[in-house]
Amino acid sequence: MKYLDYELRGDVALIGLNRPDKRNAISDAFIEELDTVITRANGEAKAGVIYGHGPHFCAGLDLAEHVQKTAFEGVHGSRRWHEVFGRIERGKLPWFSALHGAVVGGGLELASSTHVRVADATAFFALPEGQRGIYVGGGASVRTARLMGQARMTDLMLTGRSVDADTAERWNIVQYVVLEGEALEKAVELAGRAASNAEFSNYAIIQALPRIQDMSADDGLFVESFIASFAATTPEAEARLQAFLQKKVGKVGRPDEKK
Ligand code: 1HE
Repeated sequence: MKYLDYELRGDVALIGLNRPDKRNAISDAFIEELDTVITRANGEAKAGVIYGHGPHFCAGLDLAEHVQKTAFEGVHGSRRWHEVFGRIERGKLPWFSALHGAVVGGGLELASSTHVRVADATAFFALPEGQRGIYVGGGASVRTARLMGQARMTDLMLTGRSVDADTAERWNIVQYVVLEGEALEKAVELAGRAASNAEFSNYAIIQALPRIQDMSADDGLFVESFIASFAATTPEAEARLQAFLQKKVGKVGRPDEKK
């Protein structure tokens, strides 16, 4: 692979965006490689982490490539991003992103398709599409808007401003902020924890929870009952519940307890 690297660490797949000279800008070939490594991760991992090599997580769309496209090619290109990012968001595995430096445009869209985002103190977030004369095409209208809310996204896009990691946490763009250089380690640790959950529970969390948000409250509660019952009657749930009752596994820790 030219733009990405891949490693399986225990049960956790690590995808590194590895085009640092172009700030990990996302070209068509880059998207195809991402699709390939997601397939590989689906076959052998229980959780995954996406991170960036070099000084930034990702500078978004490869602008040099974009200027050469017709309008129709642009639509297909955007739909392909949706397809591949959709395999992250609504795929088989829980995905964590480790963010540092620029997380902008399509880079923020990629991060928004992961389930848990960890930023280090150097991370900054922006949607500079308005300044470039384009519009988001990698899912931000849906995913990023749901994270931060329409008003904040409109502000980011109209003004072109960047927000820092602490603001991103307040705005619900990221769930963790850690010290400079520690995002990858933290994301791998969190992914390792998710990998130790029952596979069906993880699948329900990433597949059912977002779908239920799109339903009426009444429908959502109805669907929840079926998923809860299905999960609870799997042999794995049975074994895990017994292990707890027989005091073979740990209790829920207090927030300040280190694992
Ligand atoms: C790029 C790109 C890119 C850098 N496409 N080549 N994204 C943007 O509008 C962000 C544009 N990039 C930047 O604002 C800055 O590059 C960064 C803040 C991300 C990083 O700054 P810095 O000083 O570390 O790097 P640099 O010197 O600006 O860039 C290094 C090289 O990467 C340089 O190429 P070089 O040949 O002159 O060395 C840059 O041209 C190149 N580079 N970013 C192509 N994005 C599906 S729709 C999604 C829509 C979007 O994502 S719009 C947002 C696009």
